[in-house]
Amino acid sequence: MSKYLAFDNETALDYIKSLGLFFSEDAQLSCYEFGDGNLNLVFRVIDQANNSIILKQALPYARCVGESWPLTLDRARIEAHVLQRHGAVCPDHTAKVLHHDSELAATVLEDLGDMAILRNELIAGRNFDNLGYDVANYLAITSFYHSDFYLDPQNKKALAQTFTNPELCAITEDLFFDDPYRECERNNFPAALTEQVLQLRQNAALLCVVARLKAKFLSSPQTLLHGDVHTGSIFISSEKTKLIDPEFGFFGPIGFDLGSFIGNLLLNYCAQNGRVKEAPKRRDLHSYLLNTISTCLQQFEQQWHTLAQQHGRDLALKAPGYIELFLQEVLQDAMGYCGTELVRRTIGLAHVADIAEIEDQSQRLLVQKQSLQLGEQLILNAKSCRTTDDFYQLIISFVH
Ligand code: SR1
Ligand code: MG
Repeated sequence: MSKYLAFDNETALDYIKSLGLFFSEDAQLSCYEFGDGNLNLVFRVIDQANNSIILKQALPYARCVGESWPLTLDRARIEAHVLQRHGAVCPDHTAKVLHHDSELAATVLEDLGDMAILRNELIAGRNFDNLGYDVANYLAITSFYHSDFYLDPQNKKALAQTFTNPELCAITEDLFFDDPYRECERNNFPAALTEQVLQLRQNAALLCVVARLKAKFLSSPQTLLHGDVHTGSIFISSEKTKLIDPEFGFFGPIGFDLGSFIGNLLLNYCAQNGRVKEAPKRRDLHSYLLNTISTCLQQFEQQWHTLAQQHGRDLALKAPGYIELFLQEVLQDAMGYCGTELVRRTIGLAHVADIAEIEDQSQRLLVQKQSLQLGEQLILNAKSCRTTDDFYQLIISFVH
């Protein structure tokens, strides 16, 4: 019989005490739930000296929808194990797992409460110089060390099996590549956007690229992805950047995570047009976001290239010119996935607070029109780019 039971504040506290791992026996502990994500419970347990840990537990359904959307508890195992594997190669940018119990779908994590969620910071117009560089390093290091360039093929296949994540992948497959491009009751957009949405759905060239991106997502086990690199999955401070929440992790195309991240920066870019009235302030925020994207693209490519040259173990894959060719395709994929992130966050089920919380309805509509159009253009033009500068120029040409 399964021992799973969803925690409340009291039982979460009892569980942490019963582990006897984190606090002294006579510690005066308190506990509260503060999760605001789409799927899980998140508790903070804290002692009288302000030492704290986080207890995260998966519910057997998607929290944002309720029990009518059942969801596997196995996502907690996937999340803890992705964090452990990514943490082993990139500890600086991965939240630390302190304990995991697969039956309870519960994970104890370091408390990153001294840092802030990147999405909220960007919405508030705050900047972090380290962001593009740090995320690029996290993505390059974790993806390289789980790729065919580094792992022995048999180990990699065995590992890919343990990270098979069909239910969570199905959510991404539906929300990224299907729902927005057809009539579906999960979609969510204002009536005033209908004409633009219908045009998008009639664009045969665009649908063909989306099909290619979906096919690649379905069957290209290039690396162990985080699977959900939006700005709500990143804790940031002026000194540190840490990734959390890889429950959508699986072996998939390397460009997916990079594209999701850049997509979320661009969603914030569009949102600032509806949020910030003062032109100079808006210009500063825009140029910060574009610089961050440029740094991220360049550092990702450079870091990956260096790792592949210096630590790549598959000799055939080190044939002259192949690393460059491989990275070019990864970046083309990334730009395509970036476009699908913009589209699905504008007209699909799961929106971003950057845009959804713009109070003025007409401003919000203008922003939604821009993010949808930008997404469409990035999908259509990604394959025409060769260098990181081409990708950057492509973005600039549609945001200016
Ligand atoms: C029902 S889950 C909706 C979205 O939230 C997650 O963070 C993923 O981005 C997913 O697509
Ligand atoms: Mg999440």
